[in-house]
Amino acid sequence: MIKKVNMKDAFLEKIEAGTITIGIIGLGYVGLPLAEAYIRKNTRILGYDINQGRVDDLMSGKSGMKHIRNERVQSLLDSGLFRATSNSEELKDPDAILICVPTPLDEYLQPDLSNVRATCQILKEIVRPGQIIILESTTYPGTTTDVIKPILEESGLKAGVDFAIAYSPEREDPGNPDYDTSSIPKVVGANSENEHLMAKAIYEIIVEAVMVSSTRTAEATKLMENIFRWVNIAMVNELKVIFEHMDIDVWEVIDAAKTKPFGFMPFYPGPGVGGHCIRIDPYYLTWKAREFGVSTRFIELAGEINIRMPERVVSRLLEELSLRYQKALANSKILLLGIAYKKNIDDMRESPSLELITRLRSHGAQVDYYDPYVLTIPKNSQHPNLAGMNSIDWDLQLFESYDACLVATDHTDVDYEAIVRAIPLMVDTRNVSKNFFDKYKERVVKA
Ligand code: SAJ
Repeated sequence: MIKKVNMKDAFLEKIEAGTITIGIIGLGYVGLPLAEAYIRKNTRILGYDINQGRVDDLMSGKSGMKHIRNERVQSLLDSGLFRATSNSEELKDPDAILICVPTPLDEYLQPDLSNVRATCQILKEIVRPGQIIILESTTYPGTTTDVIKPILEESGLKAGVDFAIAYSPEREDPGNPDYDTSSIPKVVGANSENEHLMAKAIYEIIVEAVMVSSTRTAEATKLMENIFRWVNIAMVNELKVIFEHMDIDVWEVIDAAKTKPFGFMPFYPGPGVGGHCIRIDPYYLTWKAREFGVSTRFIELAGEINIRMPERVVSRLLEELSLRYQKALANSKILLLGIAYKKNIDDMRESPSLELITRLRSHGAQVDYYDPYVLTIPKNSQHPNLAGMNSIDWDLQLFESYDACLVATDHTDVDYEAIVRAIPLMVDTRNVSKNFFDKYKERVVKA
């Protein structure tokens, strides 16, 4: 009688033997660093992307992302352990499949799982006994069990018995010099003993795995991490407005508060919240919470505050231009400094800067921008009419032709003091003027 080896034992034996292979679906800012971390541990990776162009780029050593140099992709290829494909048939080979596809919001600020669902439709055709399939994309609690599991079981195989599923949120922070995929502990959730052991084993090849009791717990963990940022950013944005009325510099207050060695974490006001994580994730929870009839007023209030920041900043510019120079925004020339959603990166997804341009133009201002990291505004769904707009060059003489500038992103290597000498009004939403504010206080407004 041949003893039926259960899927967990067979899987763990392959891990032990170092013969495990992994498929990574979605080769973007999450999938590619993940592939790199596994290849550093001599694990064979099959990268899958629906976009053949993306596959061709990768197979010719091009990353397509500014924060990942092409040399890093070339070394993946040189290892002989990495291949990218757009042929989904090949996904039946890997023992583990990690799904790293975007989970955006739709136009009603509701979760858009279309990429996840489309991926599961592909996987249900190829899923085989013994595989583990793990979602990494940020999503609401219940996605793995209520969306992924049913689609994969249309294959006729049973999750937890024939194949395994688990959830482990990505924690990539593009461009972060201090942490990379292998040094950021990975939260991992599964719903049975075998699936826990398989998921833990696959991640421990590259990183410390933090096991939690279920996929829902792991899904909730990621949302808590990013909602924590969302509400704290809203808090400082509100405090900024309050302290402005009291003629108190909120930046000085935060710098003083952060000297408290415990129980405080600094967040800073800004012109709004951009990015494809913090700006999006809270709405995955508020949407799901409605199903349970529980209030999410605190999270939604934070959203109201954060979403209104661009409007507040433009009103402040309008007031100062009028009070100090008796100028209206209409027909004035405004230079927006910074399109990227945060400093020192070229990513402008969901950046509040696009709304700032649109609002300034609606007041009749002529708006240009300068951002050494974003030379052209790419196609985007929020402000499609701005696609193709180019950054002006660094030219102090040209800067003198502007009535005001608005600092929206605080890139480290931009000389803001040189700019304030050229442009008579600087509205500074990022405290870039902290070292020259007193010297030019008649020209600088913190907003
Ligand atoms: N922001 C503020 N004030 C702050 C912090 C951020 O206005 O105090 C704004 C930023 O300007 C930006 C937006 O919020 O427009 C988001 O900023 P972020 O620093 O949260 O950067 P993200 O969106 O790249 O968040 C990522 C997250 N990583 C993942 O979700 C995997 C987050 O968990 C990280 O903590 C964060 O990077 C980070 O620390 O840089």
